[in-house]
Amino acid sequence: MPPSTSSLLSILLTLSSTLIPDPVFAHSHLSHIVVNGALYHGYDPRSPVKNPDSNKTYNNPRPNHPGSVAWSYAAFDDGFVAPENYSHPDIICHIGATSPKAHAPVRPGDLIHIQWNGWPVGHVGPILTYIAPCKSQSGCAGVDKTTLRWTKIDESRPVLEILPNNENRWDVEHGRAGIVGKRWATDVMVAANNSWQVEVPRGLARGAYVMRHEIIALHFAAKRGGAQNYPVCFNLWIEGEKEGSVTLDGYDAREFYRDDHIGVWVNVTAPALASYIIPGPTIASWAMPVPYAQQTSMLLRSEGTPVVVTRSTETVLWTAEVTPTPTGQAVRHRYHLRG
Ligand SMILES: [Cu+2]
Repeated sequence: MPPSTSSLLSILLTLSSTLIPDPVFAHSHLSHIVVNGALYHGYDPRSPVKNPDSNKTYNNPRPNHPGSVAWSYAAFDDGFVAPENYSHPDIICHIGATSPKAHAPVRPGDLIHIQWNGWPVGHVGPILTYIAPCKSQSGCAGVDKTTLRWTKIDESRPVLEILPNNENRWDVEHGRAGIVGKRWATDVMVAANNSWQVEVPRGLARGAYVMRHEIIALHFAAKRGGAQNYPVCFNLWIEGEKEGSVTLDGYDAREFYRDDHIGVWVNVTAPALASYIIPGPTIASWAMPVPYAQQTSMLLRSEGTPVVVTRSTETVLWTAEVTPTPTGQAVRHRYHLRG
C-alpha cells in the first residue's frame, strides 16, 4: 500500500525532529482521534497562527476547533509538562487546560485510534491512558478538572523490550526507532504512524467521561526533573449500561507521579537498562489494553459528529456554531488546511 500524504508528512516531521536534539523545541500534540472511521479533531496549540482569511496573526491561546472533543490548553507550542508540575493542575490535561462542550459518542469495546501529530523517535518512553467520569448535568463541559478521579486503563506494557542482536540498528540509523537494541512503546507508536489504539472499557455506566492519554518522554530523564509529560484529554460519551459492572479507581492526577520515581528519573541510554518500571497508579484489573501486535496505522477518515450532554443522561448532536474571531470572521474552515 502506498504511504499516504499524512504518513509521509509524519515521517518528515520525525526525521526533522531527530535533527534537532534540544529540549526547547517541543514536540507534539493530539492531531485527532478516530472511532469507527469517524474523525474528531484534536487541539493544536502552536503559535503564531495566521488566519488565511485575513492574513493576520492570532495571539495565543489559539481557539479550539469548533465542535472539538479535545481539551484546549494554553501552551504556546507542542511542549510538555515538567516533573516540577506533577502536583500542579497543569499535569491533569496540559497547561491551563479547559474542557470543550462536545463529546465523541462511543460504545463499550470500540477502538479509539489516537493520532499524534508526529513524534521524535528519540523521545522514548511509556504511553499511558486514564479515564474519569464527569458527573455533571452537562457531562464534561465546564468540569472542574481538579475534581476528576482517574482510572488507569492502559500503560503500553512492557514499555521496554530488549532486542536480540541489536536487530533494530537499521531502524535507528534511519530514524525509525529510538535506541539500538531496545524497543520502547514509543517505537511501536511511531511505526503505527504516530498513533495508538485504546479500547473503550466494557462495563462502565453510561455517561460522560474524559480520556487522558499521555506520553512520558524520557530522553532527558537521566537528570532528575528532566522527564517530559505530554498529556492530552478528550471527552467521550459512552453508551454503557445504566449501572456499571466495573469498579472505577479514584486517583487524582496530581498524585500520579513523583520526580524521583524510577520510571521518571531514569537513564534510558544506559546499556544495562533491561527493564522499565511504569510510573503512576496500578492499571485496572479489568482493563483490556490493545497489544503491540495490534497497533496499526489508521487511514480511513470521515468527519464525526460529536454530541453535547443534556441533563447528564441524554445527549443531542452537536451543531455547528459560528465562533467569532477578533476580526469578526468565522473560523469554521480554518483548520481543514492540513491533513
Ligand atoms: Cu521534545
